[in-house]
Amino acid sequence: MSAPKYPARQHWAKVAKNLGLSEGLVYLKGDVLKERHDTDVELTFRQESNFYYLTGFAEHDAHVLFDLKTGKMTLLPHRLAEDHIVWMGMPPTLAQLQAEFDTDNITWSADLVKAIQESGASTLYVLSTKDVPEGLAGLTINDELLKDAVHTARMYKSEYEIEAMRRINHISSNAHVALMKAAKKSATETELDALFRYETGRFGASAQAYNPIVGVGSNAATLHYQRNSAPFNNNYDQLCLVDAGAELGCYASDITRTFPLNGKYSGDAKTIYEIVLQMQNAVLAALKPGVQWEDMHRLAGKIAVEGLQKAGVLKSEFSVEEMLAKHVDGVFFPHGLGHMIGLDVHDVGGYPKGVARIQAPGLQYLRMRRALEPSFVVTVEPGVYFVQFILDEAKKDAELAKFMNWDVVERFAKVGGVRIEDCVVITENGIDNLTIAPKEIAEIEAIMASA
Ligand SMILES: [Mn+2]
Repeated sequence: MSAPKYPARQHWAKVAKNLGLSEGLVYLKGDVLKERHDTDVELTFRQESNFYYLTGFAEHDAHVLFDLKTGKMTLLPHRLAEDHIVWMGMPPTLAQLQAEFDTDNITWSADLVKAIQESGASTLYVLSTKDVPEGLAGLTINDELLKDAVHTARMYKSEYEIEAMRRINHISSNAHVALMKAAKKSATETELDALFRYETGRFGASAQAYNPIVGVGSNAATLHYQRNSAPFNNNYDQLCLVDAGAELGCYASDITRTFPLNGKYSGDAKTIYEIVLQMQNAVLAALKPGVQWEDMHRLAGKIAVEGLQKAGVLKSEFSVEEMLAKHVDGVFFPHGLGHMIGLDVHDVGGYPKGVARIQAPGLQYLRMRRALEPSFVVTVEPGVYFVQFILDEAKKDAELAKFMNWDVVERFAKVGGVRIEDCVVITENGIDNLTIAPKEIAEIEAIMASA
């Protein structure tokens, strides 16, 4: 059975409905092929996400038109110059492309201006005026409506998109398991980074949705740690945080797991891991349509404060409410709970028009502030970290410093940080978790023991 076609026309129907116009022509420009600096070495091509959403076409230098009056789409792929065929191989014919892609019409990109003129439309709707081709005198260009219409459509994932995201989440989940199995016999963060790329690439996911983060010990407290180069040395009693997700057919996955290099959670590391797992499980259980995202962030923050108080990091004589009022949770959980994910790892649609960021520690970094709706796909990624820079600032702030048992904080600082992250679909009454990598302590320890 062949794979289902990318539902480009279904996506166009959503965009056209959002635009609500009875005529005019919509035009999007695909990304162009780029070369490294002043050389002829081609950079890895990745289609622009809005263009992919409306074509499913991953090749460079293409265009697409949609006639709002007729409801018909025209894909305009780039035809390879004849003297390039010897290097690039025989390109597909228009008939082959028409059979492969979901489009009403197809014609080469050289006919773009002609196709626009022949449509008879008087207004061209574009994402950016920079995209407009030359030689279109007399046409009104409108760049004010299209972006919202496309982004709103992209927020609600179609069935095809959800299944595409499930596939890449499963590939990335299995790669996380492979890293857990390899951890004990690996010597550096670099090895695990390379293994993740291999374990996703060999299943067809040749690109990453973002650069993997592999951080052992205190490196895990650098939220977007990118070096991935530290040797494990004597750190086998430490936790290793892996935030990595590959991309397939332009759809992203985003998964974090934190496991002990020696295969056994113990001591303070186990305490912090259990708190973060509890934060995530509580949020996952509470997610459903209508729930406000920042309330979920606050729920995670409350569990963090309760857990840290029980662990002795926060003093027992203060109430949880009192500490939350002073944003103590933001010291240990300094980033947002999660974000929309789709064609982009930090996907479109986080903030509705007119909604501002909340000016408070942690909350200010929320990438989303809206009520959840069915067919949103979001990440849930609570964490607890001991970030030296943030702790130093808190120590100077008498209002915050008084809540901490600083000797215990220093002891826990060796843990570095823990984050657990899954991608979930919001359904009519709850969630569909796309991520299948294990996260319970007993499950991870059993996997690592079997390696
Ligand atoms: Mn994420």
